[in-house]
Amino acid sequence: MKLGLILGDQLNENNAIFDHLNQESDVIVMGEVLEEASYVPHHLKKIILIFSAMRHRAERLKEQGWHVHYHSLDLTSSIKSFPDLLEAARSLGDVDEILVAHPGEWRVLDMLKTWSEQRQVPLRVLPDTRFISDLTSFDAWAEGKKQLRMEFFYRLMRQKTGFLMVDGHPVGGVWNLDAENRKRWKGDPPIHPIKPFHPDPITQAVIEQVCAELDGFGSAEGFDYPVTPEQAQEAVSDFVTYRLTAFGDFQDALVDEEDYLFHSRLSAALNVGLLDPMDVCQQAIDAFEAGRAPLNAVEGFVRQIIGWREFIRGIYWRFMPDYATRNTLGHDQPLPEWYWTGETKMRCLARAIDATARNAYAHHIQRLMVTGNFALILGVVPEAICRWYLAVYADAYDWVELPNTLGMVMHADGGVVGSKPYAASGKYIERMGDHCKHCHYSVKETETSQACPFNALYWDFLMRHRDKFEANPRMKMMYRNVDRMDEDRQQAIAARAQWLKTHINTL
Ligand code: FAD
Ligand code: DLZ
Repeated sequence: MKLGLILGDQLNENNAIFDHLNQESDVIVMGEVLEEASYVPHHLKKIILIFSAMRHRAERLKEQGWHVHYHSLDLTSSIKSFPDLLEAARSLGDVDEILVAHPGEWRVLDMLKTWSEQRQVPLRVLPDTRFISDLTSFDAWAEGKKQLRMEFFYRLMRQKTGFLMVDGHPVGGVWNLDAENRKRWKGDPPIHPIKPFHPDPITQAVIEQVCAELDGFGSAEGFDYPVTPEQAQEAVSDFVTYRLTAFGDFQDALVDEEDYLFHSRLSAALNVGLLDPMDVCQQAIDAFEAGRAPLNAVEGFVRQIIGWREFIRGIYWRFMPDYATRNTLGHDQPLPEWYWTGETKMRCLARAIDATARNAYAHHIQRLMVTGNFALILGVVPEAICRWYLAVYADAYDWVELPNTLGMVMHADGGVVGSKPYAASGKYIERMGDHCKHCHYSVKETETSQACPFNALYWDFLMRHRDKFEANPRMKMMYRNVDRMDEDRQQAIAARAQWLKTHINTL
């Protein structure tokens, strides 16, 4: 008999294990296990989403006639980890082989392989069909390149998928319309709210159990994520109908009172396999072709999925496991305590963390330019900020969180993901939104006690790391601005930055 192991984020109907299993003789194994639910303080909504989607998937498989060995969370049980789960499943019969789709985390792959070797039970790891590109193709593309840039990988993916292509050329004549996607949102067009999915009895039972038995970050209240493929499809239609049109224009905007703006909130469903990335992109492209959405929106959205999502995953598997411990900039500051509470007078950070705690979600610009940028210019230890991102978002798994945080945000990978750090002062946040109007600090000031902390930390970051970045052509202008300051000003900024670091938990 074979066991088919389905991990909590592998709920896709085309999971490769089904090509190799026999419905009569083989058994599907799924388990809610304490170790996975607690190795970081996951947001309660993330745990609820995973457990509920797993339970729905198990029910569906049973209806289809599969034998499913499902272990629900049970704190009194001796099954606390994936190895415990497999050990228990072995008692179901003579197990010849265990099949699993490639896990999304190096830690889990290593754990399963180690168990299989120790127990002498063959383990077959199959391709992960939640992605468009396989890892061998990514490696073939990456091999021999001095620099890996998303833009070139994206162009290859456009050709491979045929998305937004005509006669071998990009529709509209350019590959990337990002330059059009940086508008500030001033209230028009109105933002259509995210479609909520109210908990059914399965989800309700999960909510009650998770709240009673597990600890985690954030609030379970108002859980409204899609937990089945059908609901996830409704979420896609909702996005394509009501928000895609303005997605491009306001992709980089920050708005004090808006949690989602025109973003899709599809990442959590994509990452557990409730949605197929090709299908999601196709629906956006259909809207473009029918004249219901402009090219800058659709190209921008498709790029995020076939470009960034696939590129990030390729980077993860190419550079793990040593990638996780990189700290090229030698950063050593602890994560401010208020990342866990949102209790800071800096309005942009307070709003981003508050949204995160309520929704297990913050949009990309909050993650990159607010919580991420602040951790970068403060010089937080990469491991500490990575752990935070992995815990607090419903869509967070190591394969996607790590290269985004350690690479894109912290530049701790030495430039594998990005050619320059996304360091920015308060001026950027002021330009992109309205947080600064509501802030305790003054974005116009730098060295004073009232000054926006982003400002001194930004200049201090540039001055501290001059040797690494001043020759970078994309940062020349930043260093010209540093050089315009006289020595007294530079010293005052360094002193203010030092004061901010020593008083960080009071800001
Ligand atoms: P939209 O803005 O609507 O974008 C559409 C889709 O594109 C997303 O659903 C997502 O699947 C994909 N996408 C966009 N950008 C990226 C990217 N940089 N990497 C991978 N996929 C991308 N995304 C995660 O899915 N999980 C994470 O743990 C995660 N951690 C991040 C940490 C940091 C520090 C940063 C800067 C970004 C992170 N992202 C992560 C990427 C991105 O912020 C989220 O995918 C996005 O905010 C999810 O919201 P959305 O579905 O509304 O996205
Ligand atoms: C994130 C997570 C959580 C919270 N709980 C479970 C679980 O109980 N069972 C499970 O199969 N997976 C869970 N996951 C996802 C894993 O931590 C991990 O990210 C995936 O197994 C990687 O493919």
